[in-house]
Amino acid sequence: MKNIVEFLDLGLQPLANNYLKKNQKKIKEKKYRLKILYNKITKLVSIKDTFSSKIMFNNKYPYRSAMSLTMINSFKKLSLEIKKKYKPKKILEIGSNDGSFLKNFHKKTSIGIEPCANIEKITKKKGFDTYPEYWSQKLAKKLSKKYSKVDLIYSANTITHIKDLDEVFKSILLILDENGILIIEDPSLLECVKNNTYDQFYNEHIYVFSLIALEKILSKYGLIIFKIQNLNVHGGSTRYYIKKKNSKIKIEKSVEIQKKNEIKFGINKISTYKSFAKRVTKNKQKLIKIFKDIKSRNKKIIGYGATAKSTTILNYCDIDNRYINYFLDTTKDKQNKLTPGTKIPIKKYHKKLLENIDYVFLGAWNFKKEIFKKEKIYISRGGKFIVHTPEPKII
Ligand code: JHZ
Repeated sequence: MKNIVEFLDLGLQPLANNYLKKNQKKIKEKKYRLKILYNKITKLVSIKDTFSSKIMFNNKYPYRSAMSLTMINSFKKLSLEIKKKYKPKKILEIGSNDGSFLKNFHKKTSIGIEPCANIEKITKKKGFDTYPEYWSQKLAKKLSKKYSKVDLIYSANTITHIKDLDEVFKSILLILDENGILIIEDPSLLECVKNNTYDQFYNEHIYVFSLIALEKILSKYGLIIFKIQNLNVHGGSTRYYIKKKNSKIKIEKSVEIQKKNEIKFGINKISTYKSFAKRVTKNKQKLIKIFKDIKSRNKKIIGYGATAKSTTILNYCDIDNRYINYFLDTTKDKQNKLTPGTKIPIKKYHKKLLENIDYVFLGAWNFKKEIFKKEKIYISRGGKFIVHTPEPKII
């Protein structure tokens, strides 16, 4: 395995979305060592130790896309573009979560796949055809028998969560029409390394894709990227538009531009990852110092947005409720629970809970714009935010 280089060790970590009940404060959670790998041949960046989908994505999964206006708007914008440009007759979404994307389409022409049954139910209740199953060849065969082929498949923040990419793409080939389009969207490796957002790494993010690595994977299945869109969502994501090799769709310039940008930045060089790791270690010390300085002045800090990403930061930097009194979150299934590993209480979001607070650690830093707009009163009375990217600072 000389080609695989371990370039970053983010320490012992719990499962990122495993919120504990209040009476579990004393339990010793199972932890794993979060190490990040770079494959010199395939250029793929991945985490080392992985967990089965059944452990990570079950009927207690808390994450809901609809918790952010930014995501709702992003899905709406994409759906308008899809309807106008591609006019699909049948759409399939892999990882449809709470239906925030599908709701922009007609119920009769859309299918959702969501293995977390507690969330899948939400979309089903709205009248959509949804399946509480993991994406697989078996399921793709079953669906193509029932619906025949689909002409558009969309998947946001899901493909990178599935270890067996071979199974993912073989299943897609089984149901995607010859002239169909596959659109996938995930956090961008380029943005992650540029902005030192090491919290894009946690157990659910098995891979963080670059165009260069994804293109190589797709080529094994006769799939070709024909268009790229870079998005601000989730701290910088890339949306890849993909076609089958016999499809007549033209390859757009955006693909070449993205590749040039990645190569210019050195996404295909191990030295890039080694310097990234050095910056991450420095930023850890800087963040700890910020928290210690604030506490030494007896000021109160709370967290805003108990994200999966913040699980990585808090556990890596050993920031627990010696520093953060509580987190605020709008997600029902996270409220009145404790953050994984660091056991910080999570309270139901209410503006009032920001009164008398001096500092807010922004767990949901990826929604900074949306949150700053919402918290004008806190900001105008001098309230400060702590962020960790591109480097730890108070704003
Ligand atoms: P958010 C999850 O990651 C897990 P997380 C998953 N692995 C993934 O890839 C991404 O989503 C897509 C709250 N919030 O989106 C809601 C407020 O309280 O950054 C959420 O709990 N108030 C599938 O968890 C959290 O913050 C607000 O105003 O890192 C945001 O989580 C807003 C905007 C959000 O994803």
